Amino acid sequence: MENRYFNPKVELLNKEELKDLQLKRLKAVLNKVYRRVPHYRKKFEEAGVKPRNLKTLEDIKAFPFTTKEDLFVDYPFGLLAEPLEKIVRLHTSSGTTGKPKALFFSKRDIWAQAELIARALVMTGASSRDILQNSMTYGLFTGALVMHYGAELLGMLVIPAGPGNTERQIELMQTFGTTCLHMTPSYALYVASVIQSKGLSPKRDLQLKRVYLGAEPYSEETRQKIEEMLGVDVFNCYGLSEMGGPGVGFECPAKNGLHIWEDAFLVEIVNPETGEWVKEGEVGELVLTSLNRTAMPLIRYRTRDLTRFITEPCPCGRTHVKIARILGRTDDMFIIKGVNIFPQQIEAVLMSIKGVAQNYQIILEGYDEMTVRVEIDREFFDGRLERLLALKNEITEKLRQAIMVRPKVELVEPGTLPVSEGKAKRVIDKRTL
Ligand code: DLL
Repeated sequence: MENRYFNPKVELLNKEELKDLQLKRLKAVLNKVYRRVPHYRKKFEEAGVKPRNLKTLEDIKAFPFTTKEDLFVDYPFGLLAEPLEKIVRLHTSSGTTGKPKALFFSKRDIWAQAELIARALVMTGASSRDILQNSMTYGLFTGALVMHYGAELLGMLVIPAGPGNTERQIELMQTFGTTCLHMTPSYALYVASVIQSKGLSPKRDLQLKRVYLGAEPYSEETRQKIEEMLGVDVFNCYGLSEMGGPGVGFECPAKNGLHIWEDAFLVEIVNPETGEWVKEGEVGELVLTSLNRTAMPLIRYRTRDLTRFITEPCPCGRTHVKIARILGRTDDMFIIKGVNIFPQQIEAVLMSIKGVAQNYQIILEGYDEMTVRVEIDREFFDGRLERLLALKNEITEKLRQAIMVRPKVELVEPGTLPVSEGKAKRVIDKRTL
C-alpha cells in the first residue's frame, strides 16, 4: 500500500480522537464563516446562535441549515470566506433550470480534495503503477478535473479521455493498457455493451481492474452487471460540487457502503421534513459540513441525497463513518397512484433480469400511469413472439412487486434509447414539460 496516502493516524483514529479533531475543526469553520460571510452571520443571528455556543458536536443541531437557495443569495460571490485573490478555480453544478450553482476553490482546497481522492484510490488498492482513464466530462463539472488532480497526486498515469467517442475509449484502453476507469454508471453500461458487441474479451484484450462509478445514483444490480461484463471491481464514488466534487464518499474493498472522510466532513442524516436527526440506521437526507475547505465552507448543507448510516465496524479497519449507497434524491422521487417511487428502484429490478440490456427510460404522462421503456438483448427480436411476451410479462410483474404499481412496459432493441455520456436522464416527466 502506498504509505504516503494511507495515513493510519487519520484513517484508523478511534472514534473519540476523531470527534476531538472534528470539534476543533468545526469550531474554527463556524468562527470563520461568522466573521467573514455576512450571509452566515445573518443566518446565525436569526437562529439565535453564536459559534461560541458550540461545545460539543451535537450542538451543531442548533445551527441553521444551508440549502441550495442560500447559494443564490448575493450570487455568485456571496458565500466566499476568502478574498478573491485567494480563489483559483470555479466549478459549477447545473440544476435543471436557471443559473448554475457556483462553487469556488482556493489552492488549498484543490490539493486538500486531491488528497482525499488519493487516499480513496489507495483504499481501493490502486497505486502509482495504475493507469486511470478519466472518462468524466472535463470542464465546469467537478467530475473529471477533481479526480484528475487526485489521481495525479497519487502518481497514477492519467488519460484525460473525457466522455464519448466510445470506439476511441476502447482503443485507448487497448493501446495504453488502462487499468482503472472513472465514468458515470450509465455510460459504463454502454461502454461495456460496446466492448461485448465488438467481440472483445475484457480478460484477454484489456487490462482493466477497477472501475470508479459515480455522479449519479445507481443500484447494486448495476454494479454487479458491470463487474460481470467487464471482469472488474466496481467502486462507488460519491460527491457533490458543493463539497469539492468527487471523493467525498468512497467505497473500500468491503464494498458495502461508502466511507466519508470525517476529518474533512461532519456528517448528519436528517428527516427531510422535520430536519431532526433520524435514528441510527434509518433513511434520511444527508447533511454535510465542510471542515477543512477554505474558500467556501458550507455549514449543514442539505444535499437532498437519501441514505442511512451503516453502523457495523468495517472489515477494512477504517473508522470513518459509512453511508449506504444513495437511494435517490429527494427531488428525483415521483408519485404514481399515490405511491412514492425512486427511479433507482426500477433500475434495480431491470438490471437483475436476464435479457435486459443496458438502457431504459421512465416516461410519466399522467398521475396514475407510467411507461417503462427497456432495451433488451437483440436475440429476443428473432421473431419468437412468445419468448418476447414472456420477458415482457416477467419485467412487468417484477416491477409491480417492487413498486406496487403496474407500469406499462415497452421492449425496444439495443441502441434505441439515447445514450448519455454524462449524467443520464432516465425520467421523462411529460406532466411538467
Ligand atoms: O456529481 C460529483 C461527482 C463526480 C461525484 C464524479 C462522483 C463522481 P454534482 O454535479 O454537483 O457533483 O452532483 C452531485 O450527484 O448530490 C448526488 O445526487 C449525485 N451523485 C454523485 N455521486 C453519486 C453516487 C458530482 N455515487 C449529485 N451515487 C449528488 C449516487 C451520486 N448519487
